[in-house]
Amino acid sequence: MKKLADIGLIGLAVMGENLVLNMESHGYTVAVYNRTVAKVDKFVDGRGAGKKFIGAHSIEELCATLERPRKVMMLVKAGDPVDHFIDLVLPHLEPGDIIIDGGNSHFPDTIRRTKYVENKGMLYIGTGVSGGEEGALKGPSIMPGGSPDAWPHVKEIFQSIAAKVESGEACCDWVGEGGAGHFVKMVHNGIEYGDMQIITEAYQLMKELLGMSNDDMHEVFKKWNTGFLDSYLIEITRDILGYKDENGEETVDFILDTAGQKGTGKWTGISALDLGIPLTLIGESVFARCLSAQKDLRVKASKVISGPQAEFKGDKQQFIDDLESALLGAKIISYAQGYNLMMEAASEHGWNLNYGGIALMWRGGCIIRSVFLGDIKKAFDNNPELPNLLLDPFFKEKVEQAQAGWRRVCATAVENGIPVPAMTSALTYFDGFRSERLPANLLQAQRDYFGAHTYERVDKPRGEFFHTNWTGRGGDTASSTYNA
Ligand code: NBP
Repeated sequence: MKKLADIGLIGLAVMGENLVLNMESHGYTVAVYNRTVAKVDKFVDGRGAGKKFIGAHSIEELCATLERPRKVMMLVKAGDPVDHFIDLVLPHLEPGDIIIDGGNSHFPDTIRRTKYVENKGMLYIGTGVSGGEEGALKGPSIMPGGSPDAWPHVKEIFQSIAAKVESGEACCDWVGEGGAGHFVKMVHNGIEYGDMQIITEAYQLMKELLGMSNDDMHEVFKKWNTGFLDSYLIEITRDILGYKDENGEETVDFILDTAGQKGTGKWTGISALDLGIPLTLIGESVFARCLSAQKDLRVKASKVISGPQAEFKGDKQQFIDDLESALLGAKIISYAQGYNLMMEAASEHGWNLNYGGIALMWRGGCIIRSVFLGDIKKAFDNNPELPNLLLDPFFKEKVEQAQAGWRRVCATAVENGIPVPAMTSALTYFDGFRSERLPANLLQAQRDYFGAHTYERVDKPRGEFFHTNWTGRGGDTASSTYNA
């Protein structure tokens, strides 16, 4: 065994254990430490037995076993524990050493921590790691940001343990300064919420409107997984619908219909509101989880409020094909909106994001991995300045092809009283996005009427503001103009 370790890890839980096993299997020596120190020996003598691990029983010991520049990675519960460990580690580091947070930290915390650690002379990386337990062990998607000078020192380790696409490229590259890595991971999680929501909407329509069995739906997802929708989430949905327990019961039918969430979808929605970006599909996906969690209230309402009786009269196979189009159309909108958010954040925070590179990072290893992301990479390779995915010729054509079926699905769902918030909000966004003129002229008139907020005119240059005394009773004083 080498005398010094290539990297140190704090946090031997699900992610930490599997990630260090992955590093070790790629030839690295890893020093490990955990708050509950007993877990160190348990790991080194258990899953880590006979491997290149150095068990450390204190932070001081951990730092003393590391090659320089020291690299200390934390995979601990997001929030205060990260700040706590930064302060414990810093006194044992030297200028140029690197602290890495691989947890699901909120990007403003990472911006703050990068500045804090840099001010002490050390370097900081905040990185998203996606793929759960299996990904951590076999190859996750890794999205690092923070101090650019730190990247050359961790690049080889990170890229060797990351998932690889067919061409051999690693699903890991430098994202950008400060909180860029955690921001991109946050948007990844938001997109994950959206992909999951549209799949559940297709499931509900097949189940309640078409009256399909889980086995029938399993077959549909199996087929979809061979086409443009080929992705990890379609694949696991196929498997969940085909799963039967030891008594032959279909487990999915016994699961309570209240969705949990840990907050990254909500953060994505809040960030979109803060930046003024119409991230409608992800927003609806977060709210759909909130509504599902109001189970008791929904049960009460279901007893007293009536709606249409769902009844399907059309061609069933045609409707299943339309559902595939609806999933495709909505998914394209979701990614277009997610990229729109990243572009705005990049401009706000001064990040130089590589949008094709981000698609490549998400192409393998992570929960939203899909064939589709390869096409997004191509779109940004063809035009790195692409302002919106819907303006890429390939995606424009795909979404135009999908829209007829997608519209039929939304109309049928609405007529039959089956909720499809993500599919319909995406379609509405699409119609708004392709509209040269929206009814905001009337809205501006209303604002000017009650609050003298002023408006611009179609027959005058942009930037000139007008106020009308609509009632003849108001004065001529206009309110100051601002954009929220
Ligand atoms: P957890 O999020 O459950 O964190 C466990 C680790 O945090 C243990 O080392 C634990 O020490 C330490 N810890 C806790 Br809990 N509270 C602490 C405190 N107050 N002070 C110091 N240390 C504390 O582990 P995980 O599921 O492996 O996730 C690690 C990070 O990776 C999290 O940020 C998570 O959001 C993120 N992540 C998780 C997944 C996943 O699939 N699980 C996927 C992607 C990202 P102890 O052993 O002494 O209790």
